[in-house]
Amino acid sequence: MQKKSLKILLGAVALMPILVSAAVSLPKTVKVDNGGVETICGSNEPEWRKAQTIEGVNIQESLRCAPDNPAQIAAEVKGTNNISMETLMNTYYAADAIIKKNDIDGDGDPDFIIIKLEVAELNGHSPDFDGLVPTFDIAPAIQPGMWVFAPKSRGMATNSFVGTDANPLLRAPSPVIRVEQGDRVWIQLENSHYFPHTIHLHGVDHPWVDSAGEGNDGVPQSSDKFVLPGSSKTYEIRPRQPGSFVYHCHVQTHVHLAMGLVGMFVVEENRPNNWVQTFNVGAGQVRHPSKAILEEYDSEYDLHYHAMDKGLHDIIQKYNDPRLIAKKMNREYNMNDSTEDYHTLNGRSFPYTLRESIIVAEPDQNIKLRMFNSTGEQLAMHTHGHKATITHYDGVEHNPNAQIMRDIYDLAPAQRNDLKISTVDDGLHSYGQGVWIFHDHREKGILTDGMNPGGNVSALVYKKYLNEVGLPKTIGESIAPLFTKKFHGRKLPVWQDIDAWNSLGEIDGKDYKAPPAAVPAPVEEGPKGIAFYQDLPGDNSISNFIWGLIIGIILYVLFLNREKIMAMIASARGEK
Ligand SMILES: [Cu+2]
Repeated sequence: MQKKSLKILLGAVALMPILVSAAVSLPKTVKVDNGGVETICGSNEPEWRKAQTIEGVNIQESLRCAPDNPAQIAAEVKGTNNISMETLMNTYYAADAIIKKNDIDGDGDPDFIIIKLEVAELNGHSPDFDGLVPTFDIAPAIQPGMWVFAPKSRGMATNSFVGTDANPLLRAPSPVIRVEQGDRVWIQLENSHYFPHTIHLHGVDHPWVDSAGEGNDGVPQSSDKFVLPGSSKTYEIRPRQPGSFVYHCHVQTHVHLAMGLVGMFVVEENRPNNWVQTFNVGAGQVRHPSKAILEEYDSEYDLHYHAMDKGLHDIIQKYNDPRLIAKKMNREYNMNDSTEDYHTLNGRSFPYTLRESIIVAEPDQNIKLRMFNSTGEQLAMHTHGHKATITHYDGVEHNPNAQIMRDIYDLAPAQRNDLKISTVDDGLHSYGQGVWIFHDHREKGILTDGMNPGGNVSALVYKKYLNEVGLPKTIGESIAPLFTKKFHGRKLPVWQDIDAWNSLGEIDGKDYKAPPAAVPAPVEEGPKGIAFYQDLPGDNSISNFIWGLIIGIILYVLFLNREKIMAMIASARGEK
């Protein structure tokens, strides 16, 4: 009986591995082809990166991989009415996109500014085409449907006849608008979209009614009528106070703002001969900072944070009839149940943020950052290696004696914080030169559709850590695999080729192909300067084994003859 139960027990133990493996059923480990890596920095306009003067406009150097077009900046500063046809033709602007005239106060700069805005759909559906058009990728193959305010452009919505990429003026975020304190500004909204929209000037000093007694606050329920598809409306502004403000659509605001109809509106302090850059398309570095900014700062950056819920942004990709879109978006979609999936900085997510939204620094500089949160949640922006001073909240200067330094900047929805970053290496303002990332410290902010790395991560990069194509000279793992559609399509295993990644180090502009077949093992050296250890003859595992064997045999022989040895010792003592 006992023998039988022992047999059963042994049989069960023998079967255990088979039973366990059948229950877990582990998948095979297979190597996944990454499908090819995009050109990490495709900038073919090295001339655009240099400091230069066009049409008398001084344009600062921009060392990033994808710099703004200097001709475009000249048009933004002088106005499309004050530049040569040649310069205008080097941009996508319509001839009447930015009109600047009338030096009303006689201080050498124009004070009557007329800006034309249209409404563009990005990554939307077309009945004539299977794909999305015009396309704007926030990361490789990530194309959420969006609406943006766009400067009035000429020609096609796409870059060329052969591709679907949007022309450079049609992009997220809606452009930063910059005017001078006291300017008489007209914003003419030409509604080129299939839904009604308006412009509300959030925080900007503007009268509730315009000079004709019409509504001027952009809120249909209190003052304005809808600006219907195909019609236009002029908003009149004469801001008395400088600061960082906002403009956004106020029709079905919860979804129209989230779709992207929101941008920064900056009022610069009044100075003589102060031609300000009317648009900063794509936000980021301001390559022609105002006179007042240059009195205190070396450079200036607009940082616009936005987030998107797939459930909302997919609607315009699934439906093409405005009635169906209105029903799905305004009657069926419930924002209370929403989750933000895409977290962007200046319209892009990591790693594309590295092309356009890095901050370039040199030691002992002051850099002005204007941060704006158009997401639906509180942000916790964080700078590595630096503590910045918050100088302004919502466009109002904080008492200079009470200004505080932080390394986390909490930004409520629609809030603006102006920061002063000092790059003085004193262990407080800056910890020294390097590639210092800055990002949202909420974990979800560093995700793209739930995957890391992604989200609104960018970097503050000191000039000596920038390579010749404008990418940070990183010394960590290669980020090349993140520039693949497979990664963002959740098809690339998170740890595949990690040894190869670690061996690659700095990212460069060259195409990244397959990782090397084998990674050379690091050569390990013994501690230097310890002669005793290093000089031991035959210091390897085989000799250790032989020596151990010999010593073991000697000890064993001694043990076997222990009685004889003890007797020998005793007799030796007796002789004494
Ligand atoms: Cu709208």
